[in-house]
Amino acid sequence: GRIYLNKVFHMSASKMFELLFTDSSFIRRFMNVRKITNASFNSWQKDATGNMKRSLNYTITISNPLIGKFSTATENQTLFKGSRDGQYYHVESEVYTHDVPYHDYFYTQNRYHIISNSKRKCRLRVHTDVKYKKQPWGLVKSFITKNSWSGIEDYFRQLESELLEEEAEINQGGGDS
Ligand code: YK8
Repeated sequence: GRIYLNKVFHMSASKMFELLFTDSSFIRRFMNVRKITNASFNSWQKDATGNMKRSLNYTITISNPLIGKFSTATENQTLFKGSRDGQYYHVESEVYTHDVPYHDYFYTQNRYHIISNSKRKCRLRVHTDVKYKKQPWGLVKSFITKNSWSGIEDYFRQLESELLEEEAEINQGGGDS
């Protein structure tokens, strides 16, 4: 896999969790910017093993001319029970794009770690893997991988810059922060 984001932000870990993993106005705005539409969020629910789970459905807009312009997608998120509110959050998300070519071959796994550094600082690290449900022909596999990485890289680059803007807003006039 690859690490697309690994950065300390001047906000608390719980604030970062709230921005990314609740139905926040930040994530709503970010989805708008990314032209992710028809988003529906289910709320976090505890499963039998003690982890928390929720799922999201949305439609993504694709800029790649080789592929259709839109695809529906499902994102299943797990908040692991080892997470400690305000201290440490580990969320694993699996993203399935239903309407792209070869969609039945692959999905994307994103692992988010939010680690508190201090009261007003946290580190956000995102590790991504393209996973295969069945093995495609070699050329197809490299095609999928290449197209996935470029889309994912773009997404997290923009997420980082939007988070930096949010950080500035949170801290403006914040005095000693
Ligand atoms: C989530 C990974 C692959 C997919 C896309 C598929 C191309 C298919 C290649 C064919 C369009 C929000 C991506 C980028 C769509 C967007 C997904 C997002 C950014 C020709 C073989 C959606 C994070 C996320 C994970 C995976 C991304 C898809 O929160 O290239």
